[in-house]
Amino acid sequence: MIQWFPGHMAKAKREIEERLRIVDIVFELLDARIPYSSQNPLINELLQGKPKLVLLMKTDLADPKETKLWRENFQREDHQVLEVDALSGFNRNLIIKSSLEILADKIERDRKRGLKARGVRAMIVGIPNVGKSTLINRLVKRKATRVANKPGVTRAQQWISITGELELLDTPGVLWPKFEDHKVGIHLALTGAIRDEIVSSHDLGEYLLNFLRSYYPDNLKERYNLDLKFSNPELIEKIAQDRGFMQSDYEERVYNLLLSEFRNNLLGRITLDRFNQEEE
Ligand SMILES: Nc1nc2c(ncn2[C@@H]2O[C@H](COP(=O)(O)OP(=O)(O)O)[C@@H](O)[C@H]2O)c(=O)[nH]1
Ligand SMILES: [Mg+2]
Repeated sequence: MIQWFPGHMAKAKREIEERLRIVDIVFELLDARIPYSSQNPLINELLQGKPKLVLLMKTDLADPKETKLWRENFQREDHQVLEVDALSGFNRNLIIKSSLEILADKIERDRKRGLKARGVRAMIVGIPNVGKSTLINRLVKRKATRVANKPGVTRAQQWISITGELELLDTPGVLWPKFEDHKVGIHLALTGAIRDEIVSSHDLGEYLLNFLRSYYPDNLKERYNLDLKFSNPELIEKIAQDRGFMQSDYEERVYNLLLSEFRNNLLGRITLDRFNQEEE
């Protein structure tokens, strides 16, 4: 996975700025589980007022109540925003329709000027693992781009026709995430946007246990058959016993279990960035 050094960020910024000149609209992908933490810190500076459509990705994994609060918040800020589940509930036409609506004035101006050579042009941007390649594949209706649980490789630029009216740049812009605050780092690591080594699995597991206890106690109780009146060390011991982890390092094994079950979506629909806390 990409390690973001200042030089990499400067290069990514330059490349995206160059490509922005040739697009009419940007699809800004955010992870619905971390709508605050998955925002690039310089996105508004980068876009300079370029029309954008915010796509809250992976809504199938996020808490629907929180997703609604976040969506309404973006809408209050005058952003066009759609909830996207790229895997099982994908609505391609809605994305096309919203893009054309956002650009309706431009399309009409071009038509009046007799310019009707091409469709409007869109580009996808977002942090690693947010679903850029998956979205391209779904919009294009064929397996054109490599989809991996890692950022994609850069290839020659090409326009893909989505409909006669909308074209998509085939290579998405990979944005760097925020680094300024510890909690953001933890949320990015839990959802797989940054590499694990940046925060230890002990700290991630401990955070996740406390987080679930506070916000999703029922998910925790149901999955591990726990009584939440007990302390964390007692809960950890109980999980370890149930799973047969009774060696000396069972705490680490339980934390790793929590992490892997969270990442494999076995703990239910969970939003890490709480709207009421993260809103600025
Ligand atoms: N559950 C779920 N998984 C998704 C969604 N979109 C993408 N993914 C998964 O997220 C991972 C990263 O997706 P990818 O498109 O490679 O992200 P990229 O790094 O931004 O190009 C893959 O395992 C995808 O299957 C979605 O809407 N829902
Ligand atoms: Mg990719």
